[in-house]
Amino acid sequence: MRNEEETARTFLERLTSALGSNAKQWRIIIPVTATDQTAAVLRRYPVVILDVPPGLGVAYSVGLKKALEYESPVLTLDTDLSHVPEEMSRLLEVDGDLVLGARATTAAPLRRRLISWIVNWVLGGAYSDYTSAYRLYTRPVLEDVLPRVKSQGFAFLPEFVFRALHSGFRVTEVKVSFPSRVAGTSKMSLRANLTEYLRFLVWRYFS
Ligand SMILES: Nc1nc2c(ncn2[C@@H]2O[C@H](COP(=O)(O)OP(=O)(O)OP(=O)(O)O)[C@@H](O)[C@H]2O)c(=O)[nH]1
Ligand SMILES: [Mg+2]
Repeated sequence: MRNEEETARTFLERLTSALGSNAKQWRIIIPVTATDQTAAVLRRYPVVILDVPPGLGVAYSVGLKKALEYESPVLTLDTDLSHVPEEMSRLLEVDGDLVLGARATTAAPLRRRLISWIVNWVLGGAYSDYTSAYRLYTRPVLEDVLPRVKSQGFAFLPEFVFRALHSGFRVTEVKVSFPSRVAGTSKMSLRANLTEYLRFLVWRYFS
């Protein structure tokens, strides 16, 4: 969660209630990179807050490693309400070592649609959304793949899927909706992430 003070409260309320009807026990782990009031809002809730430096991949590496201290599976989702917490049962109900929530097409910014399109096209195969973060990770895939993922930015997401498939894990995909963020600003900068996407694509073809 990076500077999401406008949505943090609603997100947590909706997540907690969706978890209540879907899982017996759960723990909410939030890697936070913030210069706004996000952490202050989160401290009012029973959540594990991890202070992390900038980078979506950094946040996922630290957060998923922490999650391995508890029971698996591990459900991940964006915190700007673009991933609908009430749809988590769609991911929880299917089999697979890694379950991807494939997003419905929306009026997302062109740069993001372009990146997703290129990454999905390059990776090809049976899946339609390698860059979605709405996922269910099981312990075996986390233990095997997580220590090997190098991307520190948004390329963490497709790199993880690619490595999981390469190692023979069973990846499944279910459809989820994808409403646009209601408040706050995008943390997805093409400039900050381009090098990693390119490095990942070069690595995918030549290693
Ligand atoms: N801790 C942490 N979280 C991050 C970082 N970058 C992004 N996030 C979170 O990751 C999720 C996805 O980032 P977004 O900014 O929504 O990216 P996006 O969905 O491509 O962009 P929008 O269309 O504007 O929503 C959000 O919940 C962010 O708060 C980061 O550097 N650190
Ligand atoms: Mg978003």
